[in-house]
Amino acid sequence: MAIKEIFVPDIGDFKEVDVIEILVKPGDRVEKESSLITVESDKATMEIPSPAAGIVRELRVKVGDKVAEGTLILLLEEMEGAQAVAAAPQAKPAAAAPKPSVTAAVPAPPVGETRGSSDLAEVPPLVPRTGPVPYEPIAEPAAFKPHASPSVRKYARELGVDLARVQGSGQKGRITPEDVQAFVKSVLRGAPAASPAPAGGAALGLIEWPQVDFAKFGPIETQPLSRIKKLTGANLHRNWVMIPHVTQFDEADITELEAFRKGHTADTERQGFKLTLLAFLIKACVTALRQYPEFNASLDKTGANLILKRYYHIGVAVDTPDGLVVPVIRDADRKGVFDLARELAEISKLARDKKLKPGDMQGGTFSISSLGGIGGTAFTPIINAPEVAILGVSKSSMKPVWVGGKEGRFEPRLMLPLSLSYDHRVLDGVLAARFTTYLVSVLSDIRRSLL
Ligand code: CAO
Repeated sequence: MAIKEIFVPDIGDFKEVDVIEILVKPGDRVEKESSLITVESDKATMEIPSPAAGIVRELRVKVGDKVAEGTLILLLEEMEGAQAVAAAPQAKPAAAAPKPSVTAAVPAPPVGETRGSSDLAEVPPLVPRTGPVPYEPIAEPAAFKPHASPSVRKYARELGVDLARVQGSGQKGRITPEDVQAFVKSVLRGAPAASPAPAGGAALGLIEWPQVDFAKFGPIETQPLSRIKKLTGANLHRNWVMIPHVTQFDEADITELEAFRKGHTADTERQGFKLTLLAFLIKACVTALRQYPEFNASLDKTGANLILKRYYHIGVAVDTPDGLVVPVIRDADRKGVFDLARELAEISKLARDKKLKPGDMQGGTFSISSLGGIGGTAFTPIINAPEVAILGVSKSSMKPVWVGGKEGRFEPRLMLPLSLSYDHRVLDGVLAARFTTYLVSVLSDIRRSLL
C-alpha cells in the first residue's frame, strides 16, 4: 500500500491558521471525509477531512502549530480505490453554516485547481468543495454562540451538554473536550457549573452578551488572558455577583505617620528593606479588626452563622506582570511594623517572580489593596471571598484641613483616601462607618497602632 502525504488544502483567504485539535492518532483507520485536524483563524474554525480512506501512519503537526495551505498534516497508508490526497475543508453542520453574505468573503477556488509548488506537483486536483467554505462568523447579538470546534460541538451534542453553559479554557476562551467533561462531572456532582458571562446573564434572565465582530470596524489584536487573570477573573466575577457590596469612603490624616515613617526609612534601608506605608496600614487594620471583629470573619456554608476568627492574616493585593495575586501575611497582630515591612518586600518579590505557593495565598481574614503608589482618589475594591471586607487605599495628597474648632484655621495636612468595601449581608452601614472612623483615628495617631 502506498504511503500518501496529506496536506492542508486551500483554506480560502486565511494565510496561516492555528491547529487547535488533532482528531486522529497513528494507527487510526480513517474513512474518506473523516476529520483529521481542526484549525482556527481569527474568525473561523474548520475541520480538515481526509481526502481518502486509510490508516494514519505518522502525524506531522501538533496542537499549537501554525499551518497554511500546503503544510504536511500526516502520512496516510492509503486503502485501495482512494485517489485524492489533498484534503478539503469540511463544511460545517447546517446549524453552524454561515450566512451567504459572509461566506462570499471567502471565495472557493475553481474546481480542479492544482498547486504550484514543485513538492506538491504530484498532488492530484483538490477535491471540489461541495458546500460553502466553513466560516464561523461571530453571531449578531441575538444568537450567542459558544466558541467551540465542530468536533467539540458534536461531542457536546452526544452528551446533551448545552455549550452556552460551559466555560472555555482554551485559547480565546475556546471550549475544549476537557471543558465539556469537567462540566458533565460538575453537574453529576451537583455543583453549580461555571458559566461564561453570556450564559450567566441568561441564567439571570438578562439579555444576551453582545457579540461583535470588532474587526469589522478596524484593525484588532487578540491577546489571550494569562492563567492568573483567568483564575482571578472567575473569582472576582463570582464575588461581585454573589456579594452585595457597599463601599464606605473616608480620609485619614497621615501627616504625623508619614513624618514618623520618613524618619526611619534611612535606618531600615540600611537593614535592607523599605519601611512602606502599607506596613503601617496592616498594623492599623489589625487594631481596627480587633475592635470590630465582625470584619475579621466569614459566613459559614449555610449563610446562617458568622465565623469570627481569632487570628489576623492579612491579604495584600500585589500587581504582577501576569495579573493580580493576593499573598497573605500571617499573624500580623504578632508582628511589628518593621517585620511587616520586611515580609511585605519578600512576598511581593515572590509574587512578581511567580514563586508564591498556593498556601501563601490562603487563610486570609481581611485584605488590603493599595493603589496609593500609582494614583487616584478612590475606588471600589471587590471583596476577596470568603472574607467580608477589603480596604482600598488611594494616593495621599496635601489638603487644607480646618483645625482648631471655631477659632481654628486651615492647615496643610497629608490626607490618605480609604475605600472600604464590605459585605452588606454581614455588616451594616453604621458598623462600616464606625470601622473606617476608628481606622482613621488609628492612622492619625500612630501610637495607637504601635502600642
Ligand atoms: N499615597 C501616596 N504615595 C504612596 C502611597 C499612598 N497611599 N502608597 C505608596 N506610595 C508611594 C511610596 O511612598 C513610594 O514612593 P517612593 O518610591 O518615592 O518611596 C511609592 O509609592 C511606591 O510605594 P511602595 O514601594 O511603598 O509600594 P506600596 O506599598 O505602595 O505597594 C504593592 C506595594 C505590592 C502593594 C504594590 O507594588 C502593588 O502591587 N500595588 C497594586 C495593588 C493592586 O493591584 N491592587 C488591586 C487593585 S484592584 O484590581
